[in-house]
Amino acid sequence: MVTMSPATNPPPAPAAPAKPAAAGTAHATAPAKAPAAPAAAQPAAGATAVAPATQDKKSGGKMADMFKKVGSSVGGKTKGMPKKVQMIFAVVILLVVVIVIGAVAMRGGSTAPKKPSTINIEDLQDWNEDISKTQNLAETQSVTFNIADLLGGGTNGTYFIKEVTVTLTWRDEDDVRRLGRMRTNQPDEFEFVINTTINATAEGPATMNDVNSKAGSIGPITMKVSDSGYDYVIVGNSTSLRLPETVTTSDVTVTVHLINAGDFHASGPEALYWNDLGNDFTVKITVSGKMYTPEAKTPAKK
Ligand SMILES: [Ca+2]
Ligand SMILES: [Ca+2]
Repeated sequence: MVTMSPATNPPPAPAAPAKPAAAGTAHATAPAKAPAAPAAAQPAAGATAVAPATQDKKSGGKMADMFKKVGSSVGGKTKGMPKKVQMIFAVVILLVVVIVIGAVAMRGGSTAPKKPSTINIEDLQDWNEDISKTQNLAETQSVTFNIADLLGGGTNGTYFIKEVTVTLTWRDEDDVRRLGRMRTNQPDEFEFVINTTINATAEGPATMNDVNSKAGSIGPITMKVSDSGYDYVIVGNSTSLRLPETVTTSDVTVTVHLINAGDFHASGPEALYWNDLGNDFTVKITVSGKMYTPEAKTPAKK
């Protein structure tokens, strides 16, 4: 303490009579004692800092007494009311908060998007879509098409499928001449099934193509969703729709099976024959029902 230079260490000042009990008194006291003290000066030593602190306590006590006096003089016969008033005040504030919250909640409820009433499917626009797929199947193999995938997952709208109609066509390869003899391409045999995960299905029966024209076809065969007890299978987003109980979700698939590919045979005895490995086919799938789009949910009836 003794060696401290006044230049770098300003005189200990009670400039920050830290947290006095009564601020008013503290402010009054501090400048009086050390008016030139820099604001940043910390009480360097306990000794100098203690004095004002003690004074503050004293003056704080005086302030408290003053408040008490004021309280009693103002109160008079209402002595002890401040607590009751405080309680009443608290209850009133609580009520106001509850009322405000309630009002906000009610307003929020009324501005929230209303859940639509149950959609009337029959009022929706009729819809049907033709999908055609051509590909090759090896003998005994099968391939499955998922209708929802073929419809793009319903990205263009929400589909209510009522029926799926399938026609399968193919043409077997032409006869060939081998080793000086005509080898007749024996018929290929296809079948298909339209399936759902509800109780609705339809089968395209096993059928062979014509041995002369080579043309083969099965169908049209129709799967009706109503066989399941439901009216429609929905494909696409339906989260914003309230649906009737006659609508359900289900996989709808078409599986094409090449049962057998008849080989190339000569008429009469033969030492050799040529294998038919498989065949191309074209499946035409017509999906029909209703379609919902947010823009045109209530189209003009024709
Ligand atoms: Ca064949
Ligand atoms: Ca074939």
